Amino acid sequence: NLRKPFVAGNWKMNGNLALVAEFNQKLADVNASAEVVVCAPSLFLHAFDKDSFSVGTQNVSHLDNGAHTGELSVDMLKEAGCKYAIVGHSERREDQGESSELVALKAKKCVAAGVTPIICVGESLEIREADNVESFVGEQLDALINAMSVEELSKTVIAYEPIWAIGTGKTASPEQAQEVHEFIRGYFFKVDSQLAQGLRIVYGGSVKPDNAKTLFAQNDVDGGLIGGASLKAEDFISICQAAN
Ligand code: G2H
Repeated sequence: NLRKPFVAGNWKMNGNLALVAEFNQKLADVNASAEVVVCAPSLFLHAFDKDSFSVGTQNVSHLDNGAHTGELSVDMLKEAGCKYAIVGHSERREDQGESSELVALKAKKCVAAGVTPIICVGESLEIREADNVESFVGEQLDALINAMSVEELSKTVIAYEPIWAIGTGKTASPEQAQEVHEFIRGYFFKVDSQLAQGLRIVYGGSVKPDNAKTLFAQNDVDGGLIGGASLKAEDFISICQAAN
């Protein structure tokens, strides 16, 4: 496998400095072959030891520094030692109305600054039940492909997160995950075969220590984006170790 496994925690709007200290201590000797990232609330990122794992934000602006109250720029991320930024999480697409075009601009901005965007895509239950997963996810990917060059795309991580599996305890079965991951890789294959082969596509949605291994064992699943289970150091570590 030419793709290094990748596991990122997404704390969402949770955690505190005590949890940061616990992670610093417990993840200090995390023995994982995966690349390990913690995307915690931005205000806590300064307090992480960034030696044995990397940190990222959960969002970033597509704009340069300027009069944009409440936003964080890629330059600020860089200065704060963030190597990653989640963009286009379904919660932001829903709560903040982020479009696929805006998500693509954010991803492009990250790549230009040397920050790796973890770009989220995925369908709702309604879309799955109507059998429209491929056309829906395909449109989300089109926005990226239209906005970014092959080289830019190769510097991203794609996270497939079926919305119906997020925080619900309903995980996609390993077969369901593999099916969509294969579709996504195939979609990029039409753009550039090398890009598709090297691109890391990770799964998100109720990944837990007891289901991580079978999910990560699927051919086109290169790791995970972990929400709830990333708030407990032991659980997160065991998920990181399940990716190899
Ligand atoms: C999906 C995931 C992390 P959870 O949102 O991005 O969260 O693992 O809690 O379903």
